[in-house]
Amino acid sequence: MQPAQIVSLTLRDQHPRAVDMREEILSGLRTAQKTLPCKYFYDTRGSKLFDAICELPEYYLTRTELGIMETHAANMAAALGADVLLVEPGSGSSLKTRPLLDHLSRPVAYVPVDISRAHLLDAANRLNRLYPDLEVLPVCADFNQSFEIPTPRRRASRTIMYFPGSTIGNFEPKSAIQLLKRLRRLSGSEGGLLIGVDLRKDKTVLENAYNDSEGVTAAFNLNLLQRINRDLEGDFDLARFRHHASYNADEGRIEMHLVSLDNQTMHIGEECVRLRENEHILTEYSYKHTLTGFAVLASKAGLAVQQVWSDDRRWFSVLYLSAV
Ligand code: AVJ
Repeated sequence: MQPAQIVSLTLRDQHPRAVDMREEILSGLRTAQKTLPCKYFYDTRGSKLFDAICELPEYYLTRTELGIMETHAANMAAALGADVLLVEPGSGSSLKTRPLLDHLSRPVAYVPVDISRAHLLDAANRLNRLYPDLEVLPVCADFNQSFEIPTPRRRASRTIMYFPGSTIGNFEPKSAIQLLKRLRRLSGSEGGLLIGVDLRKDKTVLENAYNDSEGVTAAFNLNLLQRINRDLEGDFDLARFRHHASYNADEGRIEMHLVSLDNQTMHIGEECVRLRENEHILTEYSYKHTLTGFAVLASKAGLAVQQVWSDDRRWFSVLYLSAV
């Protein structure tokens, strides 16, 4: 065993303020269809539960995408070119980034951007040890809001936004286009976007991925209420809710809910929230795309598909897009 190296990482903190979270959550619970923004899943416990989801036999996404990355990283690195600045919004554990970092030619810096501060620092420290020559510049931010990309020591040939994990699946088409436009702008005219997109497939495979037999996804979903209790002085009783996830084939998306088991009144600080028996709180959409459908979406954001990599079953895809 090597002794732990002393690393000095500076975290750029652009984390949204707690009041913003409170307002956003309350306004979501005041609409006819109650909703909770899925980005709030990722507190420290939620990020850990998500990592556990990625290991589940039913959750094919991470495994399949990592396989694609490992098989095609050399090709991807060639497409991206040398001396790139690699920015990853929603980097989490930066799991899928390693094959890319292993193959990129002289990357100028890696900028992981994540809303979970502890998780981000862990991942950044790990990468710093694994890639001592790479400048790692973590930014703690909600990538849905504007954030600043730090300037690396060395000048980059171009900025590549790396957006793996089918995170884009959380966005309804209109917001997905808006987000893709922002990512295009952030990467600049010479830049590009490497994005992981989950594809449509058999309904049973999809529903099993969001209803695992160990109940980890249920715990991940319910943790959102736990988090509200802790961070916003809530009094949700987790035992009075159940997890529900189903595939809506017409819309091409998994819909995840928390279902109230009875009529109940909860509080968030001073505010009251009432739920009827069987009322659903929508917590997440997870869109599944077709390759042609996604190309159309991307074109509406001014992006053109340059290359597509996939697995043998065509369950997942990684696309390289650039500004038209
Ligand atoms: C991180 C958004 C890609 O939609 O599959 C996993 C989150 N939710 N299980 C997904 C998630 C339930 C995940 N993304």
